Amino acid sequence: MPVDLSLYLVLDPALCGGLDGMLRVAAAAVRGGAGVVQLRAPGWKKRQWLEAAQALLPVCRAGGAKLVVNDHLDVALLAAADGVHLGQQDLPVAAARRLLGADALIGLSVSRPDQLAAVVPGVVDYLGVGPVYATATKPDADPPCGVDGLAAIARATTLPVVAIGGIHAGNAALLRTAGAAGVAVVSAICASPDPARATRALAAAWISPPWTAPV
Ligand code: TZP
Ligand code: MG
Repeated sequence: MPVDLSLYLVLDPALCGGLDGMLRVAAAAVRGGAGVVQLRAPGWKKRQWLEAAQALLPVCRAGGAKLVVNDHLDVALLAAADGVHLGQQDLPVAAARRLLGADALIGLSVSRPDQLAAVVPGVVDYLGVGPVYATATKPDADPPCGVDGLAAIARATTLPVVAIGGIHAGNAALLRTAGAAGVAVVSAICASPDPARATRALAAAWISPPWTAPV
Protein backbone atom coordinates (compact mmCIF):
# COMPACT_ATOMS: atom_id res chain seq x y z
CA MET A 1 0.00 0.00 0.00
CA PRO A 2 1.38 3.46 -0.80
CA VAL A 3 2.63 5.40 2.20
CA ASP A 4 0.81 8.61 3.11
CA LEU A 5 3.61 11.19 3.12
CA SER A 6 1.34 14.21 3.40
CA LEU A 7 2.05 14.80 7.08
CA TYR A 8 5.36 13.58 8.39
CA LEU A 9 6.40 14.12 12.00
CA VAL A 10 10.11 14.34 12.86
CA LEU A 11 10.61 13.87 16.59
CA ASP A 12 12.97 16.04 18.61
CA PRO A 13 13.85 14.78 22.10
CA ALA A 14 14.58 18.25 23.51
CA LEU A 15 11.34 19.79 22.24
CA CYS A 16 9.26 16.76 23.30
CA GLY A 17 10.85 16.38 26.74
CA GLY A 18 12.76 13.11 26.42
CA LEU A 19 11.55 9.68 25.43
CA ASP A 20 8.30 9.82 27.41
CA GLY A 21 7.44 13.09 25.71
CA MET A 22 8.34 11.65 22.31
CA LEU A 23 5.99 8.72 22.89
CA ARG A 24 3.20 11.09 23.93
CA VAL A 25 3.77 13.41 20.97
CA ALA A 26 3.99 10.50 18.52
CA ALA A 27 0.75 8.98 19.86
CA ALA A 28 -1.04 12.31 19.58
CA ALA A 29 0.31 12.95 16.09
CA VAL A 30 -0.64 9.58 14.64
CA ARG A 31 -4.12 10.07 16.10
CA GLY A 32 -4.20 13.51 14.51
CA GLY A 33 -3.27 12.25 11.05
CA ALA A 34 0.52 11.93 10.73
CA GLY A 35 1.29 9.06 8.34
CA VAL A 36 5.02 8.87 9.08
CA VAL A 37 6.97 9.38 12.30
CA GLN A 38 10.74 9.80 12.14
CA LEU A 39 12.97 9.15 15.14
CA ARG A 40 15.65 11.81 15.04
CA ALA A 41 17.88 12.38 18.05
CA PRO A 42 21.24 13.96 17.22
CA GLY A 43 23.58 13.48 20.15
CA TRP A 44 21.94 10.37 21.52
CA LYS A 45 23.89 7.15 22.06
CA LYS A 46 22.93 4.18 19.89
CA ARG A 47 21.43 2.30 22.86
CA GLN A 48 19.00 5.17 23.41
CA TRP A 49 18.10 5.19 19.71
CA LEU A 50 17.32 1.49 19.79
CA GLU A 51 15.23 1.70 22.96
CA ALA A 52 13.31 4.67 21.58
CA ALA A 53 12.68 2.97 18.22
CA GLN A 54 11.44 -0.17 19.96
CA ALA A 55 9.10 1.89 22.15
CA LEU A 56 7.83 4.00 19.25
CA LEU A 57 7.06 1.11 16.91
CA PRO A 58 3.85 -0.07 18.65
CA VAL A 59 2.70 3.53 19.02
CA CYS A 60 3.03 4.05 15.26
CA ARG A 61 1.54 0.67 14.43
CA ALA A 62 -1.49 1.43 16.62
CA GLY A 63 -2.20 4.54 14.56
CA GLY A 64 -1.37 3.00 11.19
CA ALA A 65 1.70 5.22 10.78
CA LYS A 66 5.15 4.25 9.52
CA LEU A 67 8.22 4.54 11.75
CA VAL A 68 11.39 5.74 10.06
CA VAL A 69 14.79 6.02 11.75
CA ASN A 70 17.04 8.94 10.88
CA ASP A 71 20.60 8.07 9.82
CA HIS A 72 21.01 4.72 11.59
CA LEU A 73 20.43 1.62 9.46
CA ASP A 74 21.44 -0.69 12.28
CA VAL A 75 18.81 0.80 14.60
CA ALA A 76 16.14 0.55 11.90
CA LEU A 77 17.02 -3.10 11.30
CA LEU A 78 17.21 -4.12 14.95
CA ALA A 79 13.95 -2.37 15.85
CA ALA A 80 12.19 -3.69 12.73
CA ALA A 81 11.22 -0.12 11.87
CA ASP A 82 9.54 0.60 8.56
CA GLY A 83 12.48 2.41 7.08
CA VAL A 84 15.30 4.88 7.29
CA HIS A 85 15.90 8.49 6.32
CA LEU A 86 19.42 9.23 5.10
CA GLY A 87 21.37 12.42 4.50
CA GLN A 88 23.93 13.12 1.81
CA GLN A 89 26.77 12.12 4.17
CA ASP A 90 25.14 8.98 5.55
CA LEU A 91 25.46 5.43 4.24
CA PRO A 92 24.41 5.15 0.57
CA VAL A 93 20.70 4.57 -0.08
CA ALA A 94 21.61 1.49 -2.15
CA ALA A 95 23.21 -0.04 0.95
CA ALA A 96 20.08 0.75 2.93
CA ARG A 97 17.91 -0.92 0.30
CA ARG A 98 20.15 -3.98 0.32
CA LEU A 99 19.95 -4.33 4.09
CA LEU A 100 16.33 -3.33 4.67
CA GLY A 101 14.70 -4.98 1.68
CA ALA A 102 12.24 -4.06 -1.02
CA ASP A 103 9.37 -3.11 1.31
CA ALA A 104 11.32 -0.61 3.43
CA LEU A 105 10.55 3.10 3.21
CA ILE A 106 13.78 4.88 2.29
CA GLY A 107 14.10 8.64 2.20
CA LEU A 108 17.01 10.83 1.15
CA SER A 109 17.67 14.46 2.06
CA VAL A 110 18.26 16.82 -0.85
CA SER A 111 18.72 20.55 -0.67
CA ARG A 112 19.89 21.42 -4.20
CA PRO A 113 18.86 20.23 -7.70
CA ASP A 114 22.43 19.12 -8.53
CA GLN A 115 22.13 16.45 -5.85
CA LEU A 116 19.39 14.75 -7.91
CA ALA A 117 21.91 13.40 -10.41
CA ALA A 118 23.14 10.88 -7.84
CA VAL A 119 19.67 9.70 -6.82
CA VAL A 120 19.31 6.08 -7.88
CA PRO A 121 15.88 5.48 -9.44
CA GLY A 122 13.95 2.70 -7.78
CA VAL A 123 16.08 2.75 -4.64
CA VAL A 124 14.76 5.87 -2.93
CA ASP A 125 11.05 6.16 -2.10
CA TYR A 126 10.89 9.89 -1.37
CA LEU A 127 13.10 12.94 -1.11
CA GLY A 128 13.20 15.17 1.96
CA VAL A 129 13.80 18.68 0.62
CA GLY A 130 14.84 21.58 2.76
CA PRO A 131 15.15 23.56 4.75
CA VAL A 132 12.52 25.40 2.76
CA TYR A 133 12.38 28.21 5.31
CA ALA A 134 14.87 29.21 7.99
CA THR A 135 14.61 27.05 11.08
CA ALA A 136 16.11 27.12 14.54
CA THR A 137 15.52 23.39 14.97
CA LYS A 138 18.53 22.29 12.91
CA PRO A 139 21.39 24.73 13.45
CA ASP A 140 23.66 22.98 10.91
CA ALA A 141 21.04 22.92 8.13
CA ASP A 142 21.93 24.10 4.63
CA PRO A 143 20.73 27.59 3.66
CA PRO A 144 16.97 27.67 2.99
CA CYS A 145 16.00 26.74 -0.58
CA GLY A 146 12.75 28.69 -0.43
CA VAL A 147 9.49 27.77 -2.11
CA ASP A 148 11.05 28.30 -5.55
CA GLY A 149 13.92 25.97 -4.71
CA LEU A 150 11.50 23.33 -3.52
CA ALA A 151 9.43 23.72 -6.68
CA ALA A 152 12.54 23.39 -8.88
CA ILE A 153 13.51 20.12 -7.20
CA ALA A 154 9.94 18.78 -7.34
CA ARG A 155 9.81 19.56 -11.08
CA ALA A 156 13.14 17.85 -11.69
CA THR A 157 12.26 14.50 -10.09
CA THR A 158 9.55 11.91 -10.41
CA LEU A 159 9.97 10.97 -6.74
CA PRO A 160 7.58 12.36 -4.14
CA VAL A 161 9.08 15.36 -2.36
CA VAL A 162 8.51 16.00 1.32
CA ALA A 163 9.21 19.61 2.26
CA ILE A 164 10.90 20.36 5.61
CA GLY A 165 12.08 23.39 7.54
CA GLY A 166 10.01 26.17 9.09
CA ILE A 167 6.71 24.60 8.08
CA HIS A 168 3.47 25.21 9.97
CA ALA A 169 -0.27 25.25 9.29
CA GLY A 170 0.06 28.71 7.71
CA ASN A 171 2.39 27.71 4.88
CA ALA A 172 1.68 23.99 4.28
CA ALA A 173 -0.85 24.48 1.45
CA LEU A 174 1.52 26.75 -0.44
CA LEU A 175 4.10 23.97 -0.46
CA ARG A 176 1.53 21.53 -1.85
CA THR A 177 0.88 23.87 -4.74
CA ALA A 178 4.65 24.16 -5.22
CA GLY A 179 4.80 20.43 -5.85
CA ALA A 180 5.38 18.84 -2.45
CA ALA A 181 3.78 15.46 -1.76
CA GLY A 182 3.88 16.22 1.93
CA VAL A 183 5.27 18.34 4.72
CA ALA A 184 7.63 17.25 7.49
CA VAL A 185 7.56 19.21 10.72
CA VAL A 186 9.43 19.21 13.99
CA SER A 187 8.62 22.24 16.12
CA ALA A 188 5.10 22.84 14.77
CA ILE A 189 4.07 19.62 16.52
CA CYS A 190 6.80 18.78 19.07
CA ALA A 191 6.82 22.26 20.63
CA SER A 192 3.05 22.64 20.63
CA PRO A 193 1.22 22.55 23.96
CA ASP A 194 -1.38 20.40 22.17
CA PRO A 195 0.39 18.17 19.61
CA ALA A 196 -2.82 16.38 18.55
CA ARG A 197 -4.52 19.66 17.77
CA ALA A 198 -1.40 21.00 16.02
CA THR A 199 -1.34 17.86 13.87
CA ARG A 200 -5.01 18.18 12.99
CA ALA A 201 -4.45 21.82 12.05
CA LEU A 202 -1.58 20.85 9.74
CA ALA A 203 -3.60 18.01 8.20
CA ALA A 204 -6.51 20.38 7.55
CA ALA A 205 -4.18 23.05 6.17
CA TRP A 206 -2.59 20.54 3.81
CA ILE A 207 -5.89 19.87 2.05
CA SER A 208 -7.08 23.49 2.11
CA PRO A 209 -6.64 25.92 -0.79
CA PRO A 210 -3.53 28.09 -0.32
CA TRP A 211 -4.05 31.62 0.92
CA THR A 212 -3.92 34.22 -1.85
CA ALA A 213 -3.99 37.95 -1.51
CA PRO A 214 -7.42 39.48 -2.27
CA VAL A 215 -7.41 41.48 -5.51
N1 TZP B 1 16.14 18.98 8.23
C1 TZP B 1 16.08 20.08 7.51
S1 TZP B 1 15.34 21.34 8.35
C2 TZP B 1 15.06 20.36 9.70
C3 TZP B 1 15.57 19.11 9.45
C4 TZP B 1 15.56 17.96 10.40
C5 TZP B 1 14.41 20.84 10.94
C6 TZP B 1 13.01 21.31 10.71
O1 TZP B 1 12.43 21.70 11.93
P1 TZP B 1 11.18 22.69 12.02
O2 TZP B 1 11.04 22.92 13.50
O3 TZP B 1 10.01 21.94 11.47
O4 TZP B 1 11.54 23.92 11.28
MG1 MG C 1 21.00 12.53 8.59
